[in-house]
Amino acid sequence: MKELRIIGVPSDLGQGRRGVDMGPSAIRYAGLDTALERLGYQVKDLGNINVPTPEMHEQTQNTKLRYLNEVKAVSESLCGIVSTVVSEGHIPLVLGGDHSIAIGSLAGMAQSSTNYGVIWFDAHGDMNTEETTPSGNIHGMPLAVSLGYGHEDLTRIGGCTPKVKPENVVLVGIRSIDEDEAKLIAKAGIRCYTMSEIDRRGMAVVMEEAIEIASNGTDGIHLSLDLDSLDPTFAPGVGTPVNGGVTYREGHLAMEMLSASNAIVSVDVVEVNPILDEQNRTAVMAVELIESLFGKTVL
Ligand code: NNH
Ligand code: MN
Ligand code: MN
Ligand code: MN
Repeated sequence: MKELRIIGVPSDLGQGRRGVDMGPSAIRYAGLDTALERLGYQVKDLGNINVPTPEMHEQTQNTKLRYLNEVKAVSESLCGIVSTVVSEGHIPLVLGGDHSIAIGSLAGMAQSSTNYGVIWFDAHGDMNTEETTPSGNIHGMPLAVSLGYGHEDLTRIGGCTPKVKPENVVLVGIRSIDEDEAKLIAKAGIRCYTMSEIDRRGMAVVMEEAIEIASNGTDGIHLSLDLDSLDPTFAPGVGTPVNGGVTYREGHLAMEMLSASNAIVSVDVVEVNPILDEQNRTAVMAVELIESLFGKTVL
């Protein structure tokens, strides 16, 4: 059986609200490793990678992108660790931190020999670039970067670009897209399942299609799970909550279907912010979703 490797990335550099750097601790505190061991996995926690705090560094000049140099450095270290874990035959489970960390995960996956697709579970598209970003926050850009759009310091991490083929990329749970971001989603040609499509067609049909798209011609699927994909009722501890999200059961159904597909090769779990949370509920939700993703069933 494949083994899991937990990698913490305590970064809040990709967005404006403090506290998401404590996400890895909150998720560990919610019982991640014992939950996975109960499911029969061998789990090794590799600890946290070194991330500068915002106070340590000057804002990068000559760019709208906040903490560009620091995000680049963090992405490069994560890239190295993820590619090592995958080449050793294990599954990286990367705990954010904000979603900018996915730049490093996907770069690491692209360096390994695995040909993979991506399911991006999020309220947002994360398809902004320096030109389209309303905030300058890099956590709104990691999918664009991985598809080869955006600042070269980021798209070049790990060597090759793009990190994944657009025909194997799917967005699920989407309900907040910036105007010019929508244009890039259309131009890139990635499939985007909005909440209204999930309402109309149901999560089961959507996930069947999403798994087919992400696994078609690939060796597996990378799941990038932004906890703000869920409705804030179930995951209040996130920096940019958006109403009308994925329900508790829709979230679990999606994870259960991914588990049944046997296609998961790597995972990010991001945007858990314990300062904004209510008694660690969002981290507990994250652990429960990970359990379903790794095979927890009722019977
Ligand atoms: N689209 C906005 C931006 O780029 C918000 C992104 N926020 C996220 N993404 N949490 O998942 O700034
Ligand atoms: Mn243990
Ligand atoms: Mn995101
Ligand atoms: Mn989001």
